[in-house]
Amino acid sequence: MRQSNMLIPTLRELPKEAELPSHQLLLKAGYIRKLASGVYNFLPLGKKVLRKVENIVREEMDRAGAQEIQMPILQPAELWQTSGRWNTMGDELMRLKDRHERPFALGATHEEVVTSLIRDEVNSYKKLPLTVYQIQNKYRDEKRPRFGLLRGREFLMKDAYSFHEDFESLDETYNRLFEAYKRIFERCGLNFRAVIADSGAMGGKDTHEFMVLSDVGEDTIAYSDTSDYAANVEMAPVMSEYEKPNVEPKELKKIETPNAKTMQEVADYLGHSLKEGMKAIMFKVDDRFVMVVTRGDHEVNDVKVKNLCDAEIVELATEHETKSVMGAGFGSLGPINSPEEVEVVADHAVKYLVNASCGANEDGYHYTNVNPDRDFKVSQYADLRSIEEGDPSPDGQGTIKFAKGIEVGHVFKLGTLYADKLGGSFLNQQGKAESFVMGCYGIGVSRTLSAVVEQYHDENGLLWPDSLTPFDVHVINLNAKKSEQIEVADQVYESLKSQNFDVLYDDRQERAGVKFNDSDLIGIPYRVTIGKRANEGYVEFKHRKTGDQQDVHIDELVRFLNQLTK
Ligand code: 9G3
Repeated sequence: MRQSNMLIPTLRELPKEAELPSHQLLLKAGYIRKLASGVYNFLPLGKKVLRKVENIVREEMDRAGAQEIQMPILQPAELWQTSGRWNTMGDELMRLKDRHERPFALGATHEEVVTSLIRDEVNSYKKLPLTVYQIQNKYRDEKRPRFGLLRGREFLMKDAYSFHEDFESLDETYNRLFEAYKRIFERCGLNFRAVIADSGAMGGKDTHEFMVLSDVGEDTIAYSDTSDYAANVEMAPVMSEYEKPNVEPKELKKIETPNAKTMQEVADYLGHSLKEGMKAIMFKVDDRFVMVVTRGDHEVNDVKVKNLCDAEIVELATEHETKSVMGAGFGSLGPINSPEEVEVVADHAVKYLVNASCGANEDGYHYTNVNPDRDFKVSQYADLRSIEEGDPSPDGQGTIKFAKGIEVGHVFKLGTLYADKLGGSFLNQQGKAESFVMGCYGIGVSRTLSAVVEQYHDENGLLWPDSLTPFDVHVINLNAKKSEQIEVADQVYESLKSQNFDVLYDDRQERAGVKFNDSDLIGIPYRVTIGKRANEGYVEFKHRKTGDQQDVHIDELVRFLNQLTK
């Protein structure tokens, strides 16, 4: 393609509203342009790369036996009312009315649509298992769209749904698609981890997220430094062994701790470390109050609290609620003489404390020399704290390290949840009607493109892996005024095209500096420059990533490039 004809509006400056490299560079290099908050145009270069990501996803999904379909983005509200999500999904679900005032949702996801589709078309076990997928825009009215394509309100998603007679069949498909996801992200050149995740509102049991390691990621991954164990930090079980210090329990004392509010202030006032104190956090669990006690230096893990209480809703009690139930505020809570109606649970580490401190359930007062079992009882001890760096890896191999990750994929074992709600059933081998067992599998296609940029860029601009580059090679004619040089450059361009290279040919009337800056910014991995030695039949080849340059004779160029890219 001749660059003089191509819409590539590169910018001289970094756009100020963009903070992350991927957001900045995709704008600066003329790949995307914002239409509204979280809503983007893909310009020609951006669309070419987006299509390459899509095609990798499509190839691997087809190879895994999934069948591509296309479902409507316009979804009748009735479906969401039947599944109950019309009311539970708040403002994030974008809604509109048609000319007859009928309510619709803009597709945020397609569990309801796909279940209603397959319900009406498949009614025998003979047609199962079946996996369908689509690659289509999704709409979610994020409260704070930001970071360009990483968190948009309209974004391209591949969403797949599988239908099964039973969980054994679901496991087979889940594992096969899990492997397909690994191939997809490997082919995109990404450094990623598949992490054990929490199914959140989707219910079901197993679920994994595919996380691209990046400092700008919003999720924290706990991973083993020696095995491939990795989990969302909120999911990783804590396997730490504790031992009781062999000191004599002392007499319980209640002391005044004026103005000591935070754990640290109390610890400082009492002259001991955080880990010799206890933290008591009040949760509202469905419609009752639960006090969770952890060691002072540990973080309570609300996903673990939720799973322990097997609750629908778990949220922190407000200060007001706490005061009314406990008679004291956040900084003075403890398990000693807590009100009957408040269940007290504690993390395993608390059991091994001796002569610790805790709030006295009276503002401005704490207990010291507190000893579990002697001074307070808990309804149960459980793993209720978040794992920390240095903790033993739950798989028994190595120790845990933390990393930030960008979620680019998420796979779920849904079970019969949606089939039950929407009447999705089939006749089993005994002729009895049963609900479909389902799985669902998502990839953020436009988010993956941004995640690649986060891992592939340098101070000069984008730096695409060969699998995703918008063009195979960038041919630059340095002097578009000298006719013999134009002749050589045109000949190079035509000969590479004739060998099926996808070539971006910079034939513009621009200074060399502008051409080189734009080329570095656009990020095509290989560059052929036609310059001074053109009349000797030599062109300069440059490897964008390494900066290596060498002169190559025109007659050698095709063979040289074939070695590199094919
Ligand atoms: C909504 C809105 C936002 C949502 C959802 C529904 C996330 C929603 C979870 C999923 C589960 C899987 C199929 C592909 C893989 C992920 N945000 N989720 O269901 F109405 Cl506004 O999307 N769906």
